[in-house]
Amino acid sequence: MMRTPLAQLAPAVTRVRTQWKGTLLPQTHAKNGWRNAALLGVASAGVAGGLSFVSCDKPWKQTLGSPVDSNLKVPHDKDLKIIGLEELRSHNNMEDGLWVSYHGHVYDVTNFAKIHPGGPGRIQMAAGSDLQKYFDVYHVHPDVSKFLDRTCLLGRLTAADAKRSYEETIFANPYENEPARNLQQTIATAPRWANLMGKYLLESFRTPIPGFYVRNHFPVPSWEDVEEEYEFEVLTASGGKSFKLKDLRPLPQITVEATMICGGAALYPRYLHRTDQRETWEKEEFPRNEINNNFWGSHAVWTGVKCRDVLRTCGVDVDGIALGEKPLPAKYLRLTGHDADETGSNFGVTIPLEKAIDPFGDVILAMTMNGEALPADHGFPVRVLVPGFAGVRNCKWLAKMELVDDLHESHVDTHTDEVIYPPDMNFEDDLAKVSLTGGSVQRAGRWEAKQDNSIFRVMEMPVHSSVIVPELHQTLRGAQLAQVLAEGLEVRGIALGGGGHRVARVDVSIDGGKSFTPAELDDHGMEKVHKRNYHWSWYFWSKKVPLTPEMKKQLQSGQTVELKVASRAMTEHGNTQPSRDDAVSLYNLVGNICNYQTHTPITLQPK
Ligand code: HEM
Ligand SMILES: Nc1nc2c(c(=O)[nH]1)N[C@H]1C(S)=C(S)[C@@H](COP(=O)(O)O)O[C@H]1N2
Ligand SMILES: [Mo]
Repeated sequence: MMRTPLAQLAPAVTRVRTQWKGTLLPQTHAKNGWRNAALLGVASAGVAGGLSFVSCDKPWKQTLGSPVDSNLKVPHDKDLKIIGLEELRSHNNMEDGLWVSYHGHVYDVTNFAKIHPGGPGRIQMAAGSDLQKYFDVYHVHPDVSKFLDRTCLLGRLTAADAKRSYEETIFANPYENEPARNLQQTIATAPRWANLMGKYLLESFRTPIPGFYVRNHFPVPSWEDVEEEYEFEVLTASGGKSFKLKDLRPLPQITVEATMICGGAALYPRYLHRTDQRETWEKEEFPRNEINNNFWGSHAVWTGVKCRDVLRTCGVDVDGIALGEKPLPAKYLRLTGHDADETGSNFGVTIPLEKAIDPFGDVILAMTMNGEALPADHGFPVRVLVPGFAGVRNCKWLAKMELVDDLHESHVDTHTDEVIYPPDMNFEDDLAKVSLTGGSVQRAGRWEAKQDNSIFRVMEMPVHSSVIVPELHQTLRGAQLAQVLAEGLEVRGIALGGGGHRVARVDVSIDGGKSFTPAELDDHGMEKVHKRNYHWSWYFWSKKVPLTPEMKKQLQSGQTVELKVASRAMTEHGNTQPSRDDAVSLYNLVGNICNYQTHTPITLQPK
């Protein structure tokens, strides 16, 4: 039997009903496109301004506490109301409210639970107790006290009670028995989120398994020694069918070379969505979160059965549909993983059904990578490989495939590596403040934008490249510098077209993107392997970029030269990466798919 990460610690959170239904516009307005657009603008502004209370059938109820101004000055501790430990502990459910303590302060997080990026269940689970006990485990966390102080501070505990609240909060670490790993660059250990340092990536075209990046949202489910009991089900219009490994083995196996890259971790300064850091970015002061010299992806050769073959055995006429002789029976294939958060809320994502049944799409139910059975971290025994798509689509520990017309409702689907929110949404104003003041958070675990159509999900990845060599802040002097003067600066890196698009060219710059020169591309023979135009694999590239006469003159006169190394990949469509100056144009609430050209500053030191 599958090892359950933890017993269900709390009931699933009560889903809050959508506040308004259907269109906000009377039918008669729909005739004139231009006028309609203008009215929509007004209507949505109305909603954002709080008019939604008028149009909803059942006003959303603030469970506890009065609305809080998020710009509120935080009172001194001595002016805070003292709250007893028992009172804190009694607020551990949706009806009485969800309270927590943290550094001695007491907060009402009932409404915050609905927008928590880590899912509502985890806030429910911690209710009545002390956050520090959880943050001791979930290192993924930014410091949240400032945010909580400004939004939902109720009072404080006495010093003795604060100590007791922490000490008496019991939380067994559900990540304790995770597989051993040896990855160098770690954002988080629980859930696991790490990769190999960039410099090691170039050592091997196929990433050795111990170096393959790991991105988990939940504890790893294990079928060690019980893999024959592993099961997943497929639900179609004609019913359900379940599969075990013995049912997959007789199906034809195919092999796919594919790079996987995380749409969430890969490309961005992770906390750009926090307003304070966004300002720092704009002032160009930042960039402790800029991910230079790295590539949040890895490459492997995968073996498994075609997803379309599995669907065919379930009665889906994949060939008729692919040839356009039959209509698409559903818009999406919804994928659910066996893994779930500590309160039982499963991982889930959606892919377009066309991709799943495309004879050239290479979507497989993978059972091996680089010739070995999938390791536990990468989805043992079965994961879906969706080449060209964002990492998050590649559902590990597959539990269910369904033909559906709607997107998945899991919180991963809306918060982490999946969704792009509009540029005018930020965490404090549009989510926290609005939710805490009883505004328009519609559904548990789902963030609504002012206009629904302004949210989209990442399917195919965009074009991207990273400079791996030289390393960030490297100083070259002596023999190394002499070599640079003679042959040019050696720059090496990785590029990926995204969506199976071939990379046509990678250009390199050493002057911060003012001028570029084309690099040599190495496809490791993949053009031939992929045969068709789809190119699922990354490219390595390199170039010795000559210094300009001006730079040489400076060095010869003993002056230090500062370089900013950058790269930009271009697909055969001419799609390319935004410049670093333009990175802010990629801003989105969660910070996904940020493929701008990073700069690697280095120093040439003649002395
Ligand atoms: C009530 C106070 C809390 C606040 C204000 C808060 C806030 C946040 C924020 C802002 C993030 C996004 C981080 C980022 O991606 O930059 C996050 C993620 C996360 N939180 Fe919390 N959190 C709270 C409590 C908790 C608790 C009690 C748990 C665990 C029991 C938890 C578990 C997580 C996890 C696992 C993630 C990462 C989700 C993912 O990437 O899959 N949080 N939280
Ligand atoms: N079931 C399940 N599938 C999952 C995830 C997960 O947490 N659970 N993480 C997704 C994300 S965000 C990425 S980037 C890739 C990471 O795959 P890897 O850990 O094998 O590199 O798996 C995706 N599939
Ligand atoms: Mo991801």
